[in-house]
Amino acid sequence: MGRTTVFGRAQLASDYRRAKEIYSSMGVDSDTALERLSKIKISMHCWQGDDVGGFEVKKGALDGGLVATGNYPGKARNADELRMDAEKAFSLIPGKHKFNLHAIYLESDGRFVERDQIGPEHFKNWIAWAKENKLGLDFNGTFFSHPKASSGFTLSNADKSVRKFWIEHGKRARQVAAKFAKDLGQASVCNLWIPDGAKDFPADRLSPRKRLIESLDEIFKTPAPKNAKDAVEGKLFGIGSEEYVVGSNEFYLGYAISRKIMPCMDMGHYHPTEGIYDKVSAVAGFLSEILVHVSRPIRWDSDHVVILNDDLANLAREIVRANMLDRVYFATDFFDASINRIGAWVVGVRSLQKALLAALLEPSARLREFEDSGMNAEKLALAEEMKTMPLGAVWNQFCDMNSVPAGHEWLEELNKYENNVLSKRI
Ligand code: RNT
Ligand code: ZN
Repeated sequence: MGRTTVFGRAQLASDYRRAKEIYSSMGVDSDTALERLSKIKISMHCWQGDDVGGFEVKKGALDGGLVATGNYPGKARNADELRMDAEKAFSLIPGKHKFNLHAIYLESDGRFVERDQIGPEHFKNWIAWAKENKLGLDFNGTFFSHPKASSGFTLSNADKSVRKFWIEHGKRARQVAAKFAKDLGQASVCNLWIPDGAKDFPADRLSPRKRLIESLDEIFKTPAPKNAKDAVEGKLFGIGSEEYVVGSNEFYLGYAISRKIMPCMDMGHYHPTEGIYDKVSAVAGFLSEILVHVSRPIRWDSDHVVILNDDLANLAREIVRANMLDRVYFATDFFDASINRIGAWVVGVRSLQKALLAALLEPSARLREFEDSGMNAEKLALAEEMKTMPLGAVWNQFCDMNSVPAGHEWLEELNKYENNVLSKRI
């Protein structure tokens, strides 16, 4: 409707034609890259939409070491608003994706439902919405923001009755994911992350870990049905668990390999200078699949909105190089409450897609040839030149193919939605 655009159809097509020629001169077929990119589903996390609040009737304050800073107006106040916001975000993201729920996003008609009582029936609106919008759904147990988690220990708690409560929650979370998988006819990942840990040196590091193994084994006793996938997420430290995290990365790597489930590697859950890109090929020989939480730590596990930085580019590249696209589940995980939340979602998911596209456009055969023949200056040079190749033209083509705004032109839509919808939520 009379919108001025620098990305008109004809312009996009000619930009793409030229880009295709350039990539092709390096032995890369950009059509194939686009085709492969269109098959990658990203699980967009629901919790950016309301700062990890959820819709429980007795809502606990956010804890477990998770902090959402900022107070930008317009956050979703109920499930309908969250769905509406997510739809808006998806309309600005090319491709068909998934939505990632947490147990606290249940809908229970105003009645209080304890965490050990949740079931698929509390997520039926989500399932109907996912079908309507051709989305997949993933799930997470919520082991925080609850009185029974306030001691800092859930599945590893020394008190058997507390453990039992959370074990039941874990089992039910798996049932919800199983229902998602069945009803939507596609994979549904159930990820379990627990905040358990200690602020200062514990006298006993071993016992909680033994208890955690037992609790998890109980949760995973029944095998996952078709298309339902299990993941466990480790972490180095949290706010309030700086010294000791029961479910550390080594703990869960061992657990996942021995139980044949997925580890969830979160980009913010390692030492500040430790990327996860090197881990992909390191675990490839021992695990059939992995879940990745795409996040952006700044100095700590700060869960900033994902951008196309080196960490992300390296990760995407390693997954493509190791030929693991069909073995990796991508899920975004960040929560910035200081900016427009729909903008946060769209920036994060589009950045991840751009990183994947850049990886798919890499002249990998040529780089390997250089490496194999000791031509390392040439290898370095080509990798550097890739950084200024016309990735943007291929990306814009992808947006256009998927009928979403190319380049920065989605900002107009964001702005309209802010004025017409978000700003009215007071
Ligand atoms: C916490 C983990 C976890 C959470 C979500 C809300 O450090 O990253 O994935 O961010 O479950
Ligand atoms: Zn995470």
